[in-house]
Amino acid sequence: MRRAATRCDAHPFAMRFAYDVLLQKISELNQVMPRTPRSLILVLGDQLWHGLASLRSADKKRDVILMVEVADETTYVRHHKKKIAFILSAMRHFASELSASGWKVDYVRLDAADNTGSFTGEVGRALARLKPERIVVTEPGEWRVLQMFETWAETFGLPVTILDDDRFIASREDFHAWAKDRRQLRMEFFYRDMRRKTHFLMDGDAPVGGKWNYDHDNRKPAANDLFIPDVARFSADEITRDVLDLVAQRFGNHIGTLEPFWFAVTRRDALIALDHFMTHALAKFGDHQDAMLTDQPFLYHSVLSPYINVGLLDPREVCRAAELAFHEGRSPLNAVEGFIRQIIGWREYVRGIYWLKMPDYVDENFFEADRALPDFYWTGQTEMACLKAAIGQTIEHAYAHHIQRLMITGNFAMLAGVNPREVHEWYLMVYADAFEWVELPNTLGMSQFADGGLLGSKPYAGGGNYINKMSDYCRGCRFDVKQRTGPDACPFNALYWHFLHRNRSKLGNNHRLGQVYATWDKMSADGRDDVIASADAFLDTL
Ligand code: FAD
Ligand code: DLZ
Ligand code: SF4
Repeated sequence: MRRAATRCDAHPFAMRFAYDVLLQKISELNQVMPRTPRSLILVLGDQLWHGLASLRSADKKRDVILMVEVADETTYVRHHKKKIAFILSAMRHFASELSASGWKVDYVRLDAADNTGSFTGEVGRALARLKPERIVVTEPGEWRVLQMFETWAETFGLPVTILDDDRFIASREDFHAWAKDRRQLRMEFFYRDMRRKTHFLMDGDAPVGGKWNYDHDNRKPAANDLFIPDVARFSADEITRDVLDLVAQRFGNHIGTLEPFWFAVTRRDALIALDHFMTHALAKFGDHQDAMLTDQPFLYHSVLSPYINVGLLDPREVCRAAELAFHEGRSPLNAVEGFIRQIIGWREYVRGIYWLKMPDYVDENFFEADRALPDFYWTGQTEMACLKAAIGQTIEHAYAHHIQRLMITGNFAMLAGVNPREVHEWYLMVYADAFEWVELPNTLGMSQFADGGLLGSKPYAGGGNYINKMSDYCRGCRFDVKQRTGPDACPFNALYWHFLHRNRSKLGNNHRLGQVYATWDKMSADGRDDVIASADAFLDTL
């Protein structure tokens, strides 16, 4: 049962704004530094952080901030309507905060008459308008955009300074140094280094509680009860309403529903969302991290990834808030360690992998999978209750939690042999938090095993049993999770064996799958034939 939506538009958090004031002071100090060339500072839609490296380097009196809404970014993949609205509204709010604090901001709207539709075109027009002496940017989150930036010095005949994005704890160089000469890039070891570096949950040189990782405590299913908190929801102000109209009019044929729109689009509201999570959900985050319920899209997850990824929240402050909840006895260690691990461990690690492996990474296809993405990924119209729920909530909220992405939509695509590039583009489109640096390694590496095992020692493949254990989906499904073959059998069951059988030449030597292949080999030849025929019949329907 769902509780009424929580409205959280009130009470500012004065303490936390003190941090913003500090950043403001740093940028004011820059005004008394020796004269640097007058700069054009391009701030991207996922760089909405007042302490951004390029803003810290800038001089409020002389430099101009450029922010541009451009068609290329909204359509290079056809992003979910809510994702576009979230980013454009957050950009507009950020620009007005910058102006209010004294910056000169040149803001180009998507519907501006001469908008060229690209970063390069808009920087070119701004250079003609503003005549700066150099261009300054913070490194972008995507290879494609970095390549673009690197052409600008030549195209425009001006110096271009690309600064490290120090919102991340590990720089690209740090990760390269860590990865160099290692045979295996295990997240767990990287994570321990990040714990030592940040001192989160450390007791001197040792982890608080004596263990680095409490994941084995974090695999409980959840019961659908009254006490599951709703996500923090915010009402749309005038700026957001304008953006919603624009998106409805211009991107009506993109996936997703626009209303209800409840994302935070300002730092102030993102801080409220952070506090809401810390107060209502973190304590149970660990226990039910892998659970799935049909009517509870958010469960005890934070839904903070869109805010962290665009810069409304800083990953360190999010971890500090969680650590405080532990020290004040409000949340247990398994929850807090698990949460912090996702941020300073997984989030930093996948970014490192992205920059280490691009540009070839996006083309990897270990299983040579070539099936088209099934149509129901766009509509949610399928009789498989698990996929219907995960895709349905994705269409509605531009959100699904990790296990839904990994073990429902991702697992199904891998078992069915969908081309990983199509899977990657779908994830990049549909989630409000999706930017290539984080989406690609998670999708192509972790969920599709398309890199042959860089991120995981075996594919995250599962049959109906796993889904049944961790969710309530199967209870409402027209398929029978206990049956392996036949028209009423849960399709995941036969697909699981079909996947292992058809990829045996690639997975047969994987020691973690030895037991699984032994089970397959123990089945009678007729039994195996039935499974393969059943999976083939199902695949023909896709
Ligand atoms: P919570 O469960 O509350 O976790 C807390 C925070 O930890 C998140 O906000 C996020 O910042 C971080 N985090 C957790 N897991 C990961 C992870 N594997 N990688 C990076 N950060 C993590 N995350 C994205 O931010 N953008 C993506 O485009 C994205 N694509 C994904 C695609 C697939 C196929 C899979 C399996 C995972 C993907 N993830 C992605 C990781 C993860 O699913 C989301 O970060 C998480 O679901 C966001 O919801 P939340 O804020 O409620 O997270
Ligand atoms: C995702 C996105 C969208 C939809 N629109 C814009 C935009 O109009 N202007 C902008 O600066 N950024 C946008 N973004 C985010 C960029 O795509 C993102 O900065 C790059 O992919 C690098 O991570
Ligand atoms: Fe999904 Fe199979 Fe369960 Fe249906 S029975 S919800 S298809 S796992």
